[in-house]
Amino acid sequence: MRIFKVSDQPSIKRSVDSGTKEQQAAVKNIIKSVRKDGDQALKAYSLAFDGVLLENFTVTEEEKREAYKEVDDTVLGVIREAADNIRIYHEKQLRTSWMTTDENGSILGQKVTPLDSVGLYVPGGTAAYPSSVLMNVIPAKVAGVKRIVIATPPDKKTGKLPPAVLVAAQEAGAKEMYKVGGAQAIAALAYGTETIASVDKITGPGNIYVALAKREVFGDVDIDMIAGPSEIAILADATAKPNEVAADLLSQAEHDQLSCSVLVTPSEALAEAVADEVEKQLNALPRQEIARQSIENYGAIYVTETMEEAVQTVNRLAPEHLEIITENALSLIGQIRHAGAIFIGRFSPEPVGDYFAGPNHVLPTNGTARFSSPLSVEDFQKKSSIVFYSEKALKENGEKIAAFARLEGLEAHARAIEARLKG
Ligand code: HSO
Ligand code: ZN
Repeated sequence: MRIFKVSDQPSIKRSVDSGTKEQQAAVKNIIKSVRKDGDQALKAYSLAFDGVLLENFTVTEEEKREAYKEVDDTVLGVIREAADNIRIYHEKQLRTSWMTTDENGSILGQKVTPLDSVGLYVPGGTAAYPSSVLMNVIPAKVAGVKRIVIATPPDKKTGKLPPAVLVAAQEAGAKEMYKVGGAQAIAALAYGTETIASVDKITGPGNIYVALAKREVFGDVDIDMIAGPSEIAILADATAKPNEVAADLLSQAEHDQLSCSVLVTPSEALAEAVADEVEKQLNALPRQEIARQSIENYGAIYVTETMEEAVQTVNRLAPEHLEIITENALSLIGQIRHAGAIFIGRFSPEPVGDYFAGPNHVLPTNGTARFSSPLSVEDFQKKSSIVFYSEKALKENGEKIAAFARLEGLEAHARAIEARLKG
């Protein structure tokens, strides 16, 4: 793993994929034909891209039940416990409608309403993470969304969906599921087909085609953030244990060859020990090919002069995940301005949050933690403003409002007010 002095290498390399012209054109085409031909187009694309011929995309009740038989009890237990923790955490985010009354009798407020329907995309293959199903479905459920739909591509050989995904979906409270993936699934969720009714918002990660399709349908429906490759930054001092820091860097490097793992430390001794450890541990990892490429291309250790400089560096990175493993880890939180999730102390390695603690693992990547937040219950609710003016309130303020309207040259606005002031 490369070691830099922050002063020599102040910026960090991250992978951003906005797709080629060809990919963008292909996605536009797919969306167009799903809008035109509905299920027929879904079938044709599933055959062409996923290699499966499906008569019916709907996951049946029997398939849902069968999935439970294929997941062992320990796994089911962990899924349930994680789901409980995630639910309890997200329930604390729940916003409710509010109203205030004024002395003159007017009432102002905000009505909070869950979205009617949302679609969660679950990527195929080894990226079909049951944990991500929990992280997307549970906040929607807590928000009060009635219709939660899951779309995910079936296995090329068996035409089936991974049992753990089906189980996680049911444990989280999703009932409606379809075996369809790629840009065509996003198009179906956005515009509907004979089988799949359209939804109001689409969330969940996916490959470049899925990401481009989400961008394309945005505006007709809402979308969540477009997630980039996973990232971890570790802020550590000489008290950190090199083997633990290395293990944590690799825990995100194994996600994707484009993942970004960074250590920021004022301790040169720690920097060198972690670099050695990463090399040692890499050789023993099942996904070492992916992790090695990620570490080689996007991994870095930054050595700073001071802890203050290390904190500044972290804020500049605005990482998706930040671990603080220093002598006074808790006391540094106040200085951290930009990070999707902050893990404090050596007993809070990031996988605790990926799977179990309760906070959402869908987090802003690629420096977007400067201005955005983890996926939350609020992403599945919307608000309406409420205005009730009493006669007294309108009489008191009507002339001012009419004057304001005339200032903007909007006479009809002024008259709508004045029509009530006469009588
Ligand atoms: N670290 C990933 C989430 C995840 N990890 C799912 C394991 N499974 C995104 O930040
Ligand atoms: Zn992870």
